This record gives sequence, structure tokens and C-alpha cells, in this order.
Amino acid sequence: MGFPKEFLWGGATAANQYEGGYLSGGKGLATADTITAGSLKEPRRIFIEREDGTREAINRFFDVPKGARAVVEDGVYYPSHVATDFYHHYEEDIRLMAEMGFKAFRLSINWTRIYPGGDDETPNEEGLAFYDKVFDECLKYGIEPVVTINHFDLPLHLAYEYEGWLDRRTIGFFERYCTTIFRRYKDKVKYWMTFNEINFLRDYSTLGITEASDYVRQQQAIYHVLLASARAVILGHEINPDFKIGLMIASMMFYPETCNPLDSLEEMQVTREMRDFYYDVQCRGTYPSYRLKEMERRHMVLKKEEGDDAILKNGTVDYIGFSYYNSAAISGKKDKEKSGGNQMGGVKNPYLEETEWGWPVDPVGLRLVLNRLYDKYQLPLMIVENGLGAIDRIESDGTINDDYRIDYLRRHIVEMKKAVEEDGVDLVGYLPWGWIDLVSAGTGEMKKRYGFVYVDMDDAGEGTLSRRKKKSFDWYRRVIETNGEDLGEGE
Ligand code: BGP
Repeated sequence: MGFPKEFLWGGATAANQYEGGYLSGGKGLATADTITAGSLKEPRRIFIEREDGTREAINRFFDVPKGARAVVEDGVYYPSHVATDFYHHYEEDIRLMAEMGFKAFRLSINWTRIYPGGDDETPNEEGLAFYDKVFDECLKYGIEPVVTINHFDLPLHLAYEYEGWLDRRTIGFFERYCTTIFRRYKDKVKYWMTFNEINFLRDYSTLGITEASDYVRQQQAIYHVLLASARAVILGHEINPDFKIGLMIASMMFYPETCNPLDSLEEMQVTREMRDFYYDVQCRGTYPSYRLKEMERRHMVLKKEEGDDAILKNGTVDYIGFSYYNSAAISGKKDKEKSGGNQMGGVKNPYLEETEWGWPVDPVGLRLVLNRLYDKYQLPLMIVENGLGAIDRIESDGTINDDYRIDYLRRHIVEMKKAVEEDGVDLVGYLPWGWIDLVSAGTGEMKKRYGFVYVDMDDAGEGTLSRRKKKSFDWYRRVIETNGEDLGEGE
């Protein structure tokens, strides 16, 4: 009973929030490098430059008007530029992972480190060599790298010259990037994921398109992303048939707020639109009927090429990677009090407490999601993000007693254990988010910390970047050592 012997315990990160070195070693600029810091109240922004040369800062999720483009503004602090500097700390950090007994480490490769402009003919050797060093260091300790090929960043040049994913040629550039990294790392990396939280790619910074909220433009760009993902799976298997190539979807559990059938209907639609559409395409290899009907109603005809259907069909994934932080209650009524959540929220759920950032905490929701996904898609599952963003305090004796984080993780592990032991879900790994402190994707803050390891860096980019273990470090080390049997007090 319990977790399988080869269960992948570890932790997760993403280049744009962790790596830093934003122009080091020949790296090009990515859309993520143009997003400012924000907070729970102040949105992250991007400076856009219009055709007439005027500049203005706008909410990063708002539409960039046609002809305008995101730029890096002088004198503005951009959290991705240094982040928590994995670029210069990778040896120390991987040693810390090894100390905790990590079996796996999820990181993303920065596309712009390999192809600085996205459409370059040849890759940047210095960038490739950097990840060689990272993977070698992991393998030295028996840590399996789990690689996200694209995590919320896009070469800025592709946004400027091609409107990013709106242009079909971007699929070709992505294929070139995938071919390069698959060949280069084919004996070092086995687990890959194509696009991080593919269900949240919908704005300029993730899709690279202006007027991104326009339905036709957005859907066409997403279609190209889905095709690119399928092409990556096909290519990867040609290069190394042993590769395991997965998807990555933000997978909250959605509940109807009440047993009013209208709430249920709304919940079904939200689940499809926000989550399952992406599963259906990437696991089943075809657009589901509800999406085809929706496009028909909106008079949208996808621009396709011959052979596309076969690409989607043949490029289905080997496993499911997903993030889970919270659930969301869905109501058919518009005037309800809202709650927060990972990139999207629902209405207030009176049964759940919320984090300092307003995200409902729902460990049972994790068990439900695991079961729903396994029932429906029958593929191995890997939890590649889960965790608590909270403010940590360093005590006068230098310790950080993050019992709240331990409590959050413990309660989620308890539920995932039930999903394995009692429900028979095929769960292969648990890689909690931000095993070390890094920049928040949602707010750009440093004070929203997730790590077992504290990094001395603040919201203004000030700090020594020194590392310090939190109380949760030893707790998680013990969890891994006992393969999830000893979860400490509170069980
Ligand atoms: C997911 C992302 C991560 C990560 C996490 C936590 O959406 O894949 O990149 O940051 O959420 O969210 P946040 O950083 O906003 O707290």
C-alpha cells in the first residue's frame, strides 16, 4: 500500500520566475521580460510602444492594440531579470534538492536562451551548454529532470515580427526549438511537458498577439499552440521512443455553487471552457463537439491545413501533468461575491478557508480532480504544481517556522494518498510549486513565497540572494525519505 516505490517526489520551478540571467550567455528577450512587478491590488503591467513612438503602461492582461508592442522601459524593475538567480546558483540549489532527497526536479527551458529571437537558423550554444550543466548536476544526484518546454514566455521578436502564435510559422520555429533540445538532451531528460498551463494562454505575453481578446484571433492562435504541442509529441517520440511527453493544464476542481440545475449547467460550461477542452484535444486528439458547435455559432472557421487532423490525432500525450492550488465554486448568477484563485476564481465557498491572497484551500478538491481526470482520460497523472504562497518571517534566531505551509502540503498529500490507495488512481509524482522561493507569476511579488528554501530577495529586487532552509525543508525531507508515510504531526 502507499505510494509506488519509484514515486517521483520533488519540486517545480519555471525559468522566467527563477532563472534570472535575462541577457546572460546570449539569451534574447522574452515577453515575460517585459512584465513589471505588481501586488494583490496593483496589477502587473507591460509598457507598450505604439507606432507613433508613444509609450504607456497597461495591465498585462489587457489587449495590446494593433501596431503596438511591449518594450523594456528604462528605470523600471522587472522581476524576471534576476528572479532568484538559478542561473548563478544552480549547483548550490541542486545540492539542496539532493539533501531533501528529491527524485525529480521540474524546470522550464528558456526558449530565448536556445533561440534568442525564436526564428534564428542556429541555436545559441552557450544556452544549450547551460542546461547541459544543469542536467548533469541533477543526474549526479540521481534527480530526474522534468522539463517544461514552454512556460509562459515567448521570444519577444516573434511577437514583433509574426504576432506570435497567430502566425502558423511560429509552429515551425517551435518545432526547430523542440528538435534541438530533444536531440541535445535525449540521454539526459526523459520527462517532458509541452506548454505550461496551456489553458491560461490567452494574452499578449503568452500568445504574442495584439487584440488577444478577439475571439477569432485568440482561437486561431490557440489552435496553433495545440498543433505545436502535438508536433512536439510526435517529434520527441521519433527522436527517442522512450521519452514521456505530457501536457500541463491548470486543473482546479469546479463545483456548482448550489444544486440549482442552472448552477450545474454553468459549472459544466466553465469546466469545459477553462479546463477540459485542452484535455480533450491533447488526450483524445480531436476538437470536442461542444467547441466545434461554439465556433459555428460564432461564425468562426479555423484556418487549417491538410494533415492537421492527423497531427492532433498522432500527437496525443503520454501522461497528464497538472497544477492544483484551489477549487472554484461556480454560480449561474452574476451578482455573487467573488473569491480569488490561480488566475481565475469562482464565487465565495463558505466551506473553505482562504489564503492571504484569497485562494480557497481545498485538499479534498485535489482528490476529486485526480479521480475525475483519471476516470476520463485513463493516463498516468503527475502533480507538477501545488503549494501555498505565504509571507514568511525570519525569527531573531534565524529560523523560519512555516508551519502553515507544512499544514497545507500535508493535507494535500493526505488526499492524494487516498486517491492512490483507495481509488486506484495512477499517480506517478508530486512536484510542489516553488520548492525554493521565486517570483510570483500572478503578482510579480517575492513576498508571496512557496519554498522550502528562503531566498533573500524582496519585492523591489533588493537582496543578497542567499539561501536559507525553512522548517518545511526537514519536514519534506522526511516525507520523501519515508515515501509519504511520515507526514508529521496533524495527520
Ligand atoms: C501557476 C504557474 C506558475 C506559478 C503558480 C503560482 O499558474 O504555472 O508559474 O507561479 O501558478 O501562482 P502565483 O505565482 O501567481 O502565486
